[in-house]
Amino acid sequence: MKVFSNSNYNADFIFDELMTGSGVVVIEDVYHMNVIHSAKEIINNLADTQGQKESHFNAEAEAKGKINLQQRVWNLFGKDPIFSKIISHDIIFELMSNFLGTEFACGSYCASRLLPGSPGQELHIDYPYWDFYNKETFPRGLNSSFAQNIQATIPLDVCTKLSGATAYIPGSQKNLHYPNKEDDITSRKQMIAKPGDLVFFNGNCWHGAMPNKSENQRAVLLIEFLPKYIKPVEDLCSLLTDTFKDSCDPRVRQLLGLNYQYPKIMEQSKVVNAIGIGKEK
Ligand SMILES: O=C(O)CCC(=O)C(=O)O
Ligand SMILES: [Fe+2]
Repeated sequence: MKVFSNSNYNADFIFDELMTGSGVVVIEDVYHMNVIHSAKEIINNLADTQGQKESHFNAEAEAKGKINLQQRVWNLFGKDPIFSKIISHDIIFELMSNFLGTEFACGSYCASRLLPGSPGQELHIDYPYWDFYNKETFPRGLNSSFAQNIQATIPLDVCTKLSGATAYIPGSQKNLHYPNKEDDITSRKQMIAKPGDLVFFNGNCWHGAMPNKSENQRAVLLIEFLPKYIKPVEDLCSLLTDTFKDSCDPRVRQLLGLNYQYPKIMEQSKVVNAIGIGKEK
């Protein structure tokens, strides 16, 4: 993980680190603390009052009855104008335009709050989506030769070894593969960062929230950035009736993307651990 200052970073070095280095970079002191404090207050209020929302890769937490200790607040665009301000930062736009194309888009914008005692997540990748362990459902030859996705993490609390800073396996993004029990994860590191910092990682890099063994919460904002072409060129669904969608041939459903659960209104989901190898057992 390479660390840069907010006034002395280099897009090419960052790109190399994300693609062929560890897969993770931190740019320090990007956000003013008053912005971070306001965002944290809003996230905490929502997480305290909205009820348990869908999360993922939490089979262990669910089995231990601790699923409620990993909390999500989804779709932050609609929650408060401050989240639009945070995601529109010049550094984000400069770097994501450079890596993903100038018309890059956002695929997901949520908060992940680990309360003390949260067991953390299974190691996983975020792109090409969380179910890449069902590899046969993805195109043959798919690889990580170019940046298909970049994730951003914006700490609202200190992310330390103790508080459950996101774990990652350096370099694991280079050979696109969903991590399993046979994989060597002994080189595991954590994305150590503080409020105000901006962390980027390659969504192909194996990672996951670690247990929060501290006495304080650990909240971060999590953003998925994507190239524009991930959004289909034609909106085939909006003008089709529900009757058509409910009764069409399964092959037509597949062609319309109706069998694939993403994009999903996470906020309205009743599931608390939606996906992961542990969940499929
Ligand atoms: O909260 C974290 O540390 C990481 C969360 C994550 O990787 C995810 O939800 O996909
Ligand atoms: Fe993730």
